[in-house]
Amino acid sequence: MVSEEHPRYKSLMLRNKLVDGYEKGITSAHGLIAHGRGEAFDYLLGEQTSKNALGATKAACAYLLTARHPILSVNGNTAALASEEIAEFCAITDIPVEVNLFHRSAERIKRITDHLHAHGVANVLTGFDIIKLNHIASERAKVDKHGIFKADVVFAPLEDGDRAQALTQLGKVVLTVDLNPLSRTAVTSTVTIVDEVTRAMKNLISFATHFARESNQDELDTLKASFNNVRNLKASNVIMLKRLQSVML
Ligand code: PTJ
Repeated sequence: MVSEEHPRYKSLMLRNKLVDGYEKGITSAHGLIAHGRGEAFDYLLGEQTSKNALGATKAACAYLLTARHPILSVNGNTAALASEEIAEFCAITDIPVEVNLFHRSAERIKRITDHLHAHGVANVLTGFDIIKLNHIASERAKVDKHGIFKADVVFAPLEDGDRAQALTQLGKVVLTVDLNPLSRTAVTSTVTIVDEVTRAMKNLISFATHFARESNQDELDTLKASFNNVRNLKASNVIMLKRLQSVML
């Protein structure tokens, strides 16, 4: 048990969720290492959502709400950390989920699907109708015909660079959440939310709730058109640089 007063309470809770996910066969061992890399970047970002990340989240929401065939691609880390938020977001937007894994196995797909269902995610595609995409060297190339393959907008938090690049080359809009603004995923995606995935999902829920009440196509189109991912990533780098300068002895 960790007291809520502990200065690293939130971070320790996220670690617990991932370790739980690992023990349940949802998160891969590699996922634990990937989380550590994310934590290091989050530390440099001050472990809070920047104004810049909020702007990227709003733009991502605009893309998702105006898509013809949006899909949310979920892996073992995202499932362990953010299933509640995914369920809430999908209930508001009616966006389906596809389980798509780097370290793919039928058993993990089933465990993640069951975990998502148990948390209230209704529409989960688990890849019964598989197509293999070109130019992706990992198992992530295997996508569902009715999900990622058909989608015009793919929201893939904690993506790997290979697939983000391939999906963009296929003409899809790729939205991601990645604490590392230097990663190939961050650089090749259409919108990169440089934020921790549970914080980003909570903000996405707030934007989706707001837009569901006051849906305005012009506003959503303007948000998309005015977003610039290079500017967004540069701003994230500046946040880290300034923080480093401020804490340097
Ligand atoms: O479940 P699987 O088999 O699909 O595997 C998932 C992982 C995450 C292991 C796999 O996709 C992978 O190896 O990813 P990478 O290439 O390590 O990239 C993960 C990126 O997510 C890194 O840039 C991390 O900084 C970032 N990251 C890690 N934890 C978080 C995060 N970004 C946002 N929120 C986090 N909690």
